Amino acid sequence: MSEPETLWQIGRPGDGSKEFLTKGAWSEEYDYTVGTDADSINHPSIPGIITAPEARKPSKGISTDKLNIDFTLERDYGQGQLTLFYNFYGTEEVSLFLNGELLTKIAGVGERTLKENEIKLGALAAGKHRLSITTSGGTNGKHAIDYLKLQAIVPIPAPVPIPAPVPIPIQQDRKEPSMVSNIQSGQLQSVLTFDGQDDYVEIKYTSNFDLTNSRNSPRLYSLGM
Ligand SMILES: [Ca+2]
Repeated sequence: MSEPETLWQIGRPGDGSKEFLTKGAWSEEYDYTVGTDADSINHPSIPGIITAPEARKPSKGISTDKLNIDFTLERDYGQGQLTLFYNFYGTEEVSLFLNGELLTKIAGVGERTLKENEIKLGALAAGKHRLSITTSGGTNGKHAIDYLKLQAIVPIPAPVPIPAPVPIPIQQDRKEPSMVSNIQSGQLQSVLTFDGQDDYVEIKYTSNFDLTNSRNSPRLYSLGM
């Protein structure tokens, strides 16, 4: 497996939702595009409060009923390769939507109590996507964002096995029949010669091969005695 890669992060873990926008007013929907902030971790341009549609809206400060986060994936991701981290405070039930489809609902655990969540996403194609967050119920009818992050883990492809070297047959040079084989194919004849001065044996070889071929011509070998 490869190291997890953070594709984007909004806010930072801990420290409540202090890093988010505070000034402003309530809106029914708030659209945010990933990549437009200089520092989305420490100073995200997002309201940190999400309100329930049925609840009374805060009289002061920025908040919204529905937060839309638009982001672009540079490549395709398979099932489970993307993980959404979404931590929040509050007793409300949070609903997360991806491209308009309900992803999951998460119940909060208490006022000012952090609820940490890791949500595995299904396969997502390269291109534009929209994450939407709403809330409902709860004590105050609003919840506070701690931070969110989209993380990718893509397995490293298994290395392609290097094939074992295939022995290359050694091409034997074709050789002409050697003299030995010629001799074996021929006829050896020994002639004893006594001339009173030097006694020697004359060995005469006669080839069976075509005598017009010079290499197969009769050869004469002599051994002194
Ligand atoms: Ca935080």
